[in-house]
Amino acid sequence: MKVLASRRLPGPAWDELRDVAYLDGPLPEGLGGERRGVEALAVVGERVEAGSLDLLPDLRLVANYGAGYDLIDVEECRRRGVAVTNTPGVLDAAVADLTFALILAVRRRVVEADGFVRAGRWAHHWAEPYLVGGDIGAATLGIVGLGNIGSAVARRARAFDMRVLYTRRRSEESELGEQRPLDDLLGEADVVTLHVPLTPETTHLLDRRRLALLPDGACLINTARGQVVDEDALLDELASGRLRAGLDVFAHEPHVPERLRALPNAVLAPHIGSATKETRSAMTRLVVDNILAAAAGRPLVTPV
Ligand code: 8YV
Repeated sequence: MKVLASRRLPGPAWDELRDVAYLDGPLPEGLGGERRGVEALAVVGERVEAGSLDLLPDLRLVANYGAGYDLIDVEECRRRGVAVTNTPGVLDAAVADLTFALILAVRRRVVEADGFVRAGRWAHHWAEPYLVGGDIGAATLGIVGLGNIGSAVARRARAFDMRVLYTRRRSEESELGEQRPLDDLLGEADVVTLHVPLTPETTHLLDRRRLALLPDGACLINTARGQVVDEDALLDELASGRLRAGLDVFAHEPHVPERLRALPNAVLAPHIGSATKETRSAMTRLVVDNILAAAAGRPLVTPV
């Protein structure tokens, strides 16, 4: 099966593919015109829409390197008989770990502390309540979206003695915490963490009104998608000093507003939720397994 890929994917599984070519820039320009014979497209952070699909008349599979597939027009693919796969499951632990790293970093002010030491300001730290944060176990965690990643976060939170509240699409109760309507959860949580996919329904799910429901001093963690939050409204809340945040994702990546970069009460990361060696290799394994399944006419491993 002739494969076209955004780039070489990390890990040994990639070498199992025989016939791979690489895009020459972002889609659709990166195709350089019509590409007959290409049956599988392996994409990393690429927008896949009708314009690109028009240039790939023999395409049968779009294999997304990532769990979230908000950049792929799945409906348009379906209409053309092109299957779409993603890489769920294998990155749950890595994303949950980074979520926790951000919770700890924000609540215990780890990044500010690092800057404090580097600036040579340590000598008088008992003189003022420098760098005093909040206990992790004293905090209530609100998990918006108790799916696979949200559940992995909940298990970590329980090990840290946090009280866990959650929202989820399915109505059945989970023993990982207490279910709440979203607005109630936001009003009660000291730390809110987002684990919903980006869809039309979740775009700006945390708008200005909902951000205002968070208690003073609360902290918002986002390792999901930037556009789940109204970034301008969040910026206003952060600039006023009312909220704190740990953000791995942004509304218009890789752009991070200058105003946000200047704020000490936000810890920022460049979308590294799945960025561990083991997880990235496992994601490649899934991409390759889906391509090999499509080539052999077997059922896809993780179809969207
Ligand atoms: C990135 C992610 O997609 O899985 C997801 O949804 O956001 C990440 O894993 C991946 O790093 C490629 O950009």
